[in-house]
Amino acid sequence: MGGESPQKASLVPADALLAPAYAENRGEGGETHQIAGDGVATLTTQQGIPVADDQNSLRQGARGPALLEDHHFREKMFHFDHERIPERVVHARGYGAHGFFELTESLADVTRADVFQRVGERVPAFVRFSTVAGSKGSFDLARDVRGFAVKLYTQEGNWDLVGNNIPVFFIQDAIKFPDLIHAAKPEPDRAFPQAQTAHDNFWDFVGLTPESFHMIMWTMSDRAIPRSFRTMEGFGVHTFRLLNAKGKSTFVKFHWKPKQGLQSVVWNEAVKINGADPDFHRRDLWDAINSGDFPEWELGVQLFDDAFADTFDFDVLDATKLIPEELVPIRVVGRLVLDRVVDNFFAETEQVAFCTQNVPPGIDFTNDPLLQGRNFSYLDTQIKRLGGPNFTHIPINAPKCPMAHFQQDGHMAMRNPVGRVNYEPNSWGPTQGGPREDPARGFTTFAEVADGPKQRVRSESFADHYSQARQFYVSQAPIEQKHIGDALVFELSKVERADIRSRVVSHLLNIDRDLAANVADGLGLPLPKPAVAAREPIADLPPSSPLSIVGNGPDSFKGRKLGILVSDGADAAMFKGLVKAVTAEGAVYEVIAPKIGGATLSDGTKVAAKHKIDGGPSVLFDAVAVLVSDEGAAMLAGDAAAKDFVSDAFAHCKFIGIGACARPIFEAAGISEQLDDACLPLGKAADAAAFVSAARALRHWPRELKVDLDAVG
Ligand code: HDE
Repeated sequence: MGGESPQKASLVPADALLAPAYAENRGEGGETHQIAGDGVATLTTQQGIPVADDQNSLRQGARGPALLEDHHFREKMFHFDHERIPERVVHARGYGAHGFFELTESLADVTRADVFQRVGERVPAFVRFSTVAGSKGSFDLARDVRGFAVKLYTQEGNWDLVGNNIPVFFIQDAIKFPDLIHAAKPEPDRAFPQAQTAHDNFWDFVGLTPESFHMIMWTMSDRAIPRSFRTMEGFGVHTFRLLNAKGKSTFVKFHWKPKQGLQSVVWNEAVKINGADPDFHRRDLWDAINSGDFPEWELGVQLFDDAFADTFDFDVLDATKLIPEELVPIRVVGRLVLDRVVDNFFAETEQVAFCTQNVPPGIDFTNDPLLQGRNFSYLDTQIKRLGGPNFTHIPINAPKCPMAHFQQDGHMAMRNPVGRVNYEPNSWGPTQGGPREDPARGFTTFAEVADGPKQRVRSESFADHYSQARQFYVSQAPIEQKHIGDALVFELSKVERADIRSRVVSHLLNIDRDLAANVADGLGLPLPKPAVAAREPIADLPPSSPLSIVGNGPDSFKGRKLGILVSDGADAAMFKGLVKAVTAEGAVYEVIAPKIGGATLSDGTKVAAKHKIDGGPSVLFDAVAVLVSDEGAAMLAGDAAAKDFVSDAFAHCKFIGIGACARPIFEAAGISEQLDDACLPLGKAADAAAFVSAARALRHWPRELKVDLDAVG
C-alpha cells in the first residue's frame, strides 16, 4: 500500500466513485444502457480480448502508481500516439465521396479503354475535392485552386484522373513545382499566412515566372472561391492520348461539367464564411448527398489529332494553355454521380492514394513535362504518406477487378500471392505457374518516336505567356473582370515589398491595359513599364464563352439554400408559402431565429431553428428572407448580428425577401434607402413563388457597383 492511506482505499467502495454518466453507460441507473449483453458489442482490445473496465487504468491501490502490466491501457495509448500520418504536402485539406461513372456515348472508335466501350455500363468511382495550399485543418473557402481527383475502378484497373477545377497550371515543367509550392505555403520562418497566397513569397515567385500569368487570371477570378464542390468544373489539364485497338493515337483533354451549373461566392463573403463555417464545402457535399440531391457531372472530351495540334497557336504539351471549346467542341460521353458519403473519413478520404500514372490500357501519356514529372511524384508521395509499398491493399485503393502479380511482402502485406511460385518466367505450367503477360490485352505505350540531344531546355513553343491570359480576361463578364482586379489589389496589398507589387503589374500590362491601370490605381502605385515578353502576345484571340462563370450559371435555384430569419409572431401563411415554393424548386431552407429553441408563428405553429442569429449569418445562404412580427423587428433592429445578416446579404448582391413587418431591421442596418429590384416583398402568398423564381439568377450583380468603393462601373 506504500504511502497511501489505507482507510481511503477501503472505506470508499469503487462504484461510489463513478461519475453518474459512467454508471449510466454501464446501465446502472440510466436509460442509455450500453453494457454488453443487450445485443451491444463487447468492447475489446485490438487482440479481441474483452475489456471489463475502460474508465480506470490499472494501479497499485486506489491512489497508487500505474502498472506497466496494463496491456489494455498501453495498447490504447500506443495506438492513439500513432493516429496521424503525414498530411499531403499539397492538397492536404480535402473531402471525398463515392459514386459511379456511367458511359453515355461509346468512344470505341478512338480508345480501347474498357470503361469507354459499352454505353450504359457503370463503374464505381471515388472523388476527392481539395484545396491546395492550406493544411489539413485549414478553412474551405481559401482563395485557391481546387483539386478534383477522380478514381474510376474500371474492369481493367484503376484510372486516376487527378485534375483541378482550373484547366491550366502555374508552371510548365515539374521541376518548378517544389518552388511554386514553397512560395505559396506559409513563409518558412514565421509559418504564416495559412491557406493564402496573399504574401510576398508567392507574388515574388509569380512576378519572376511569367508562365504563371494565365493561371493567375483564373486564381484571381471567382473560380478560386467556388460556392460548392458541386458547382465547379473539373479538368484533366494535360493533353493525354487515347489509343484504339489498332494502336492509333488521338489527343484528348478531359472535362467535368457540373449539372448544377457554375457558381461562386464573392470574396468578402468567403472571408466571413471561413469564420462562420470553416467546413462550408464539406458540409455542403455531405448534406447534399445525404438528402438524396446527388451531385452530377458530365464527362466531356476534346479530341484532336496531330494536324490540329500543328495548327494550334500554342503547344498542346504546355499545361499553361487550354484549347478553347470553340476550336475543339466538347463531346459528352458519360456522367459522374456522387451518391454515397464515406463511412469513415480517415479510412477512405485520407488514405485514398491518387497516382497520375494509374491509367488503363487505351489511355496514355503525352510528353507534357508537367505530367511526366507528376508520374514520378505521386507514387513516391504515397509511400511516404501511407508507409510502404502495399497501399494498394487498403480497400479504398484496391482495384475492383481481378489482380494477379508476383509482388510480395513489405510493410502491412495483407494478401501475398499464394503458392510456391513467385517469379516468372517459370516452368510450373498454367495451373501452378501463376499469371502470365498478355501482349494483346495488356497495357501498351504509344510508339512515339523521340530523338534529339539530351539537354535542359524549354521548347520555344512554350514561350507565349500572355495571350491566353488575355483571352480569359476578355471572356469574363464585366462584374467578373472587376472581381479579378479586386482580387489582385487585395492580394498585392498584403505584399510588403513595393517592387514585388510593381513587377506583377508590369506583367498585367501585357495582358490588359485597363486591368493593369485599375490594379495600379487600387494599390496607389505608378504604372510601371510592361515586362519584357519572351514572345509578342496575340492581342486579338476571340472571347470564349465557356470561360465565364456568370454566363454558365444554373437556370434554377435547385440545390441552393435559403436562410429564413424568423421571430415569434411571424406570418405563418407567408412562412409556409415560402417553404412550399422553395421545396418545389428542389432547394432547401434553414431557419434562423433569435433563440435556438425556434419561434412560434402567428398561428401558433412552432418552427425549429437551425441557427441562433449569431451563428447563422447570411453568408451561409444563397438568398435570404426576413419574416418577423412587429415586435420581432423592433427587437432585432437593435441586434448587431441581425443587422449584419441583412447588410451582408445586401452587400453580397443576394436576393432578399422582405416580410411585411421586417423593414425596421433594414432601416437600422442603414440600407432601407438603397433596396433594389432584387429585394422583393413577401407580403402575400403569391410573393413566395415570385421571390424564388427571381432568386434563380443567384445574385443581383448591378448592386455591387453601388456598394463597393472599388467599383469601376
Ligand atoms: Fe499534384 N500532387 N502535383 N497537381 N495534385 C499531389 O500527391 C505534383 C498538379 C493534384 O485528392 C501530391 O497524394 C507535382 C497539377 C490533386 O489526394 C503530390 C506537380 C494538378 C492532388 C503532387 C503537380 C494536380 C494532388 C501530394 C507538378 C492538376 C490531390 C499528395 C508537376 C492537373 C489528390 C499526393 C488527392 C496531389 C505532386 C501538379 C492535381 C506531391 C510534382 C497540374 C487534385 O504527389
